[in-house]
Amino acid sequence: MKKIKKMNDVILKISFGNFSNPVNIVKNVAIKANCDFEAVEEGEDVVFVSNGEELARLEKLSSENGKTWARFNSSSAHFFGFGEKMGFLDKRGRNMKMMNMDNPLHTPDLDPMYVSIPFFIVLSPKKPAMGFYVNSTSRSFFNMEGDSYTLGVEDDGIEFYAIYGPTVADVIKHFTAVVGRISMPPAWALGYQQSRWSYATAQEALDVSHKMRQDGIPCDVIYLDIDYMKGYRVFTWGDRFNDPKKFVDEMKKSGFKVVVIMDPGVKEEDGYEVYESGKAINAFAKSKSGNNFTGYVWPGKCVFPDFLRSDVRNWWALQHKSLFEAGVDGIWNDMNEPSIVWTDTNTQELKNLLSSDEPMDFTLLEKLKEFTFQKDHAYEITHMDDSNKKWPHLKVRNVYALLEAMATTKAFEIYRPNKRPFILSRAGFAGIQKYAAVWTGDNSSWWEHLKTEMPISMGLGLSGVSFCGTDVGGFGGNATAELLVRWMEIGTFFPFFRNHSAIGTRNQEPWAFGENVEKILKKYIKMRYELFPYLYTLFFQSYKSGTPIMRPLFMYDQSDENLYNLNDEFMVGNSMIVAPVTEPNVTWRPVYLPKGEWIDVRNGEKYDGKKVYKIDAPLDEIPVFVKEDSIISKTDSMNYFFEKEKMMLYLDFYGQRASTQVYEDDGETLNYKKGIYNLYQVSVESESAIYNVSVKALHKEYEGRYKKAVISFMTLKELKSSTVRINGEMIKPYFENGILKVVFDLEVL
Ligand code: MIG
Repeated sequence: MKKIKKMNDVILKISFGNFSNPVNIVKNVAIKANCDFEAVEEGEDVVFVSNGEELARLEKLSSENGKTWARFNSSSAHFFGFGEKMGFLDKRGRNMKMMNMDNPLHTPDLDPMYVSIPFFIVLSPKKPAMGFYVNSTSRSFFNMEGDSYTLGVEDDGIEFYAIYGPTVADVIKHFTAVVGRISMPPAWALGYQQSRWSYATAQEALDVSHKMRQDGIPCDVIYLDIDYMKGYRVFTWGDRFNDPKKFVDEMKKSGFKVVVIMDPGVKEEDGYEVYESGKAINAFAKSKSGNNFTGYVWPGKCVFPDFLRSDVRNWWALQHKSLFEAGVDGIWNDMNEPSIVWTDTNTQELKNLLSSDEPMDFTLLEKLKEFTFQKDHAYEITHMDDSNKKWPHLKVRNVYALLEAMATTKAFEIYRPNKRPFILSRAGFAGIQKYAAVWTGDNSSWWEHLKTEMPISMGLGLSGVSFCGTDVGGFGGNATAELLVRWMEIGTFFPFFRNHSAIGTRNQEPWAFGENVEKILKKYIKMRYELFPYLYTLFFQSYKSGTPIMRPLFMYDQSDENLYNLNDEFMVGNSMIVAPVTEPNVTWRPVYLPKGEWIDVRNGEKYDGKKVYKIDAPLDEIPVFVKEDSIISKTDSMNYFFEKEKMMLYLDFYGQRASTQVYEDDGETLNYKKGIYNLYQVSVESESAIYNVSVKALHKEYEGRYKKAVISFMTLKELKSSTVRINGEMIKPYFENGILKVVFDLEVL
């Protein structure tokens, strides 16, 4: 029997059979909306209707042999979201699975990947958008191949939420009201971040940080990959980092944060503190036999915390003491699908290699390729919840990383109270954004991957994970100078901006390819820092309403079908289009611009929308278009956030009338949750030869770093006759580089 329940004005819950989840993901929330969204039963069918219009039709529900299916008529709809998926934005025609999986070879048809988010948006040009969230942590299936589409779960029942829009942004807003949204990240997490597997000694990491400052390359974070540990034992520091506190302090002196990697696998070794204390509370997941499940990862034979239990999460949180005492600022949760590299059945030779305390070298990786990744073995794990109920790994696997991220968040609460956590996670489930940023795992230094990272990240954003990014420059394989330049140009505009590469591959720090390349990369990293006010305000909006920061163009105009599968352009917010070059030896590209008028920020040239243009893009340039009648907020570049007490706010105004908001807070504490932040509203209107600027503080509780603001009239042709009034008062404009500007005080507001 199916049950239909109205959760609020925009969400309907449909359940059938007996479904069960080991953790509750959803929150029931009241959402008021002026719409008429309902589920109408027509014979066997359930029709999802808004204002009399059919948006989706459920034709069949069936349950058999531990699997439950829901079949829909698909008419001509397009499908977007599904979390982290290879391939293009539009998933019509795809057959996908949700089961968190580590497979470093990202072929175009690889599925599943590290993150599972059983959510998607149904979109047709002339209809309001809606979405479905399948509330199952079990393995699930999404077959969007034919004239019907089928959602399936490995369970004796199914529960799903039908979520109304009418805009795509509304669907995401309503979905994230149920599964959670990002918190404000620390400001430094928006900065440029440098990583490599591995900076294996304290000196090596320090050298990288010094070189950044010497060369004037802005950078906020250096990552430590697995080689900082003693023999890959989690929560230890190896001899090459023998004075971690001193090392981190040294990094801090020049404004760097240190983020360290964390794997869930705990070395099974008598006398090892983490293993012993875990064993004392029976913290580890079990195999069928009832013994601790074991699998081999970097430290050799490992056991795996059963994060399903809250006492295990607390224990895990407490283990972070040694890291936070040394002063690290962020935790990078890797291998948390969880991934097991090989099992007992493999050879002693490999075990010996991994048990050594020496830094890993790439010959080991070559060796690893000889062994089969026996990942399915992992399904024989049994978990237990707080009421001692046993759960098969099948139902826990997808939320393993989410539960781990909850434990890591707890660690921050204990050891860094009132400081914002920064967690970077590889795996995840719906709602992972509440706790962690997500990167797309082990891509390669291939042009194909540069291109595909756009739809993958946009898909994550559409699924609630707005703080996401990729290994800039590519993880596996060797970057070339040209590839690195193009990738850094793109990375500048991604929510998360980190350059990372694998052991044994060519270095790809900004200086790795000589001075000319370094100069270009520096220009873009600086641009990233200049864009801080614009980006940070987008993070605030995402925190408030789940809106992606990096967006597909169809979010701007969902009636324009040309935008539905536009994979190689993206928007940052609602006013900026980025159209990168993603092929070698190419210095121009076709760019489709949506309705309205668009301005190329490089030269001020104006383009009418709904057309394709041939746009030049020499190697050191990435085409960026700003919408006519918009304001882009900026600041001065700096070595790191917030190097200086005071910051300038620049408001680049394009067109005749526009308004924008600018958000600011202290960038590091949780005080913003208590209302200690500023939100400014700036509007400009032209009235014959006069520009009326209105600046208001919608909210002003924070002392503020922006003391003064400069408005630049970027597209003004008639310079001389222009007069500017700010909040009613005449202000004398001045010219700088031929652009009319006015400066005003934010402190008086
Ligand atoms: O499979 O810690 O995705 O970013 O450098 C290797 C070593 C394990 C996988 C992560 C990658 C990281 C690497 N890790």
